[in-house]
Parts: sequence; C-alpha cells; structure tokens
Amino acid sequence: MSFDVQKIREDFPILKRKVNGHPLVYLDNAATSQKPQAVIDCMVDYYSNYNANIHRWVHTLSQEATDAYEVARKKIQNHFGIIHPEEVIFTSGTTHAINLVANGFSSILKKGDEVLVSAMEHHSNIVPWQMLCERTDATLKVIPMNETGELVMEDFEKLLSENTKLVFLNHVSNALGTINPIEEIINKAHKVGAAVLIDGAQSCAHIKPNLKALDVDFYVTSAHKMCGPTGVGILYGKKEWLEKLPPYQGGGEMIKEVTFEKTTYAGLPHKFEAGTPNIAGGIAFGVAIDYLNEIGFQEIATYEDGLLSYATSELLKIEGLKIYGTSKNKTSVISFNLDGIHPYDVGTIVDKLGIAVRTGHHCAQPIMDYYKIPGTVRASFSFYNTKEEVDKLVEAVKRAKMMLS
Ligand code: 7TS
Repeated sequence: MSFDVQKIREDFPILKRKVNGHPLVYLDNAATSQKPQAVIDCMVDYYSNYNANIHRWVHTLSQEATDAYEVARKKIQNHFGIIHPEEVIFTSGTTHAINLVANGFSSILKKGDEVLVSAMEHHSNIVPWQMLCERTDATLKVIPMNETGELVMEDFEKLLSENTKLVFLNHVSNALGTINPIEEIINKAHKVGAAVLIDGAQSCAHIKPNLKALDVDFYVTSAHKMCGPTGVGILYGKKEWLEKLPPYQGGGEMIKEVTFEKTTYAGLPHKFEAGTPNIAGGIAFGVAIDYLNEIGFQEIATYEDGLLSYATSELLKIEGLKIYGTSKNKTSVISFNLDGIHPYDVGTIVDKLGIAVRTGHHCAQPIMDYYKIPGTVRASFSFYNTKEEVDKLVEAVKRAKMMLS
C-alpha cells in the first residue's frame, strides 16, 4: 500500500487532542507509542463480550478468551520468526522478561564467569544483571561506546573469552537511536559459547527481526512500544534454554501437580506464566502486530528515515544545538541539547506549545555520564508523525532558546 500519513493519523484518536491549547505533537514515541482504534476496540470487545479467565476451559467464555489469547501468541510467533509457539512467554513487559532470565541464570553462573553488557543500555538491562552478579559472584564487564554513540567492536572482541557466559544488549538504544550490529555480536558471542539476550524494546516498532535467522538465545520486548497496550510483553527463549531455566514465579497455572511434599512444574510456556495474565493486553498485542504489518515495516522504516533526516538537518540549523548519537545506523530518535540550557527547561517550554518530548537521562545514566551531561531533550518520531510536526518542534526549540538564553 502507498504510505498515506494523513489516513494513518485517522486511526489514532489521541492525535486529535489539544494540549495547552495547541494540537498535540506527540514526539515521545520511544517512551510509549500511541494506540490505533483497532487496538482500543479489541480491548473494549474483550471486556464487553468475553471477559473470562483463560486456560480454565470449562465454560464458553473461558474457551473464547483462551482461544483469542493463544491466537495472539501465534501471531507473535509468526511476526518475530519464532519456531515454536511455546517459546513465546507472555510477560508484563521487557523489564519483567529480563528479570526472569537474570533470575534463571542465578543457578547457572558461578564465580569466574563473565557477563557483558553494552555501554548504552536502559537501566532495565543493567540492574537485573548487576543483581545477578551479586548473587553469583560473576563479573559484569562493559562493551564501550564511542563519541558517535556506536559500540567499539574491537573492544567487544577483546572482552570475549571462554569465561563469557552471557552477552546482553539492546538492538536500538533508547537514548541515542543507534542500531547495534546484533548479527555480528551474536555470531562472535556464540563462537566462545556465550548466550545472547537482545532487548528489542526500542527496535520492535521499527525493525521486524527474524529471531530464527538471527539465532539469538533470548529476545525481549514490550507491546506498548509497538502500538499495543501497556503491561504486556514477551520473552522469547530458545526451547533448550527455557527448559534449562528454573521458573521465575510460583503460583497458579505454572504447575503440573502440587502436594505439600513436592510440586512439579508445567511445560513451556506455562512454567513461566504463573497467575492470571494481562489477557486483554495479550490479545490486543496480536492486533497491534496485525496493524503494523498491514502498513508494512519497510514502509514504516522508509518514512521514519525521511522524518529523521529532515528533523536532523533542520534542528542542526539552530546555532548551539548539539545532537548526541550520530551513527549512520539510527532509528528516528534525536537526543539533543542547547548550549548552556538545561534540557528540562526546553522540555517545559515546548510542552506549553503542545509538543511532547522526553527530557532527562532516559533511564540510561551511563550514556549521560559518558557525554558528561545531566540529560538531553529527546524527540522520537513514529510513522504517524509529519514533516509539519517536525517544523513545529524546530520553531518551538528556537523559541525556547530565545527565552532561555
Ligand atoms: N529497554 C529499552 C531499550 C527501553 O527503551 C525500555 C523503555 C525498556 C527496556 C523498559 O521497557 P518496559 O516496557 O519494561 O518499561 N524505555 C523507555 C524510554 O526510553 N522512555 O520511557 C521508557
């Protein structure tokens, strides 16, 4: 289909809103995406027509809810190129999925083992591994980055050894937009026998990965980053890994048999899905995936690349504006500062003009430390943003500069 942004915008009711008397310009897509009507309708339909707990089977509503939930699992499986449906574990999101894996590795890692993290991670892909290292006496090492916001691959290779057991990094940095060379990292890590976890939270709305072809061991992401609801996400794990890892949480639905003497666990994926999940969220995640695929990931990427290069060149015309993260391989994220002006002040002024950007360290403090800055203003674009909205941002930033300098 041809890319008709005005038609696409019709699908997103929130884009009709005014904020502070101005039409909303939503440029905080890296924090969370907006939701198309189809996703909203799907959730209303579930709660209005077949709300029931799943995997209980006895009555009709429960069967309908279970079927819809399992259809969503299949859609996720197909979308991400996953071999077996039971390799798709529903979680509450990326953070939950990473903690699940980190917890599981507590019984696998030992003193002397090393785990590698990239210098440009979200805190949720740093802290759970630090906690794991504290529990196991394994050592956390960092793959450094350079001034353009790219990983230093020679240093990565030097860090790899037979002691390396795990490598975890994001596909795309939330603070810089850099697309990391995950194929190369996975191949090199596998050569020393290390497992790799890819955090797809920031890439999933822009890049459709084929996890089978990538041969990655774990992949995690959140539905809300790709037009789905909050509170649901996935852990993909290779079957052999998921079978090896112990359950993360105990409770209903994750057992085979419970007695006070001994409990045996259910098979995959239920072993990792204790308790009542976000049923409506899971079903709507499937609808969000359908919606994005209907537009087409190639079309989305091409359109967003156009917005990124236009916004980059327009913003750079403002004297004293510096962009952090200048890799050629980027998604549509621009982190910037105005010379001598605190990012929070810029964010406050542009919000008054109806423009939503995020300011601060973006839960990636080590990146800010690298650049020796307190934070940045981050504008992150989606396929429903327009060139006119970029112009409004540029004008608003100019105004902020005038008012604050
Ligand atoms: N990993 C990356 C790369 C992220 O960008 C985020 C969220 C997470 C993990 C955590 O995802 P969650 O769904 O479990 O919260 N990033 C952002 C952001 O950039 N601004 O707000 C949230």
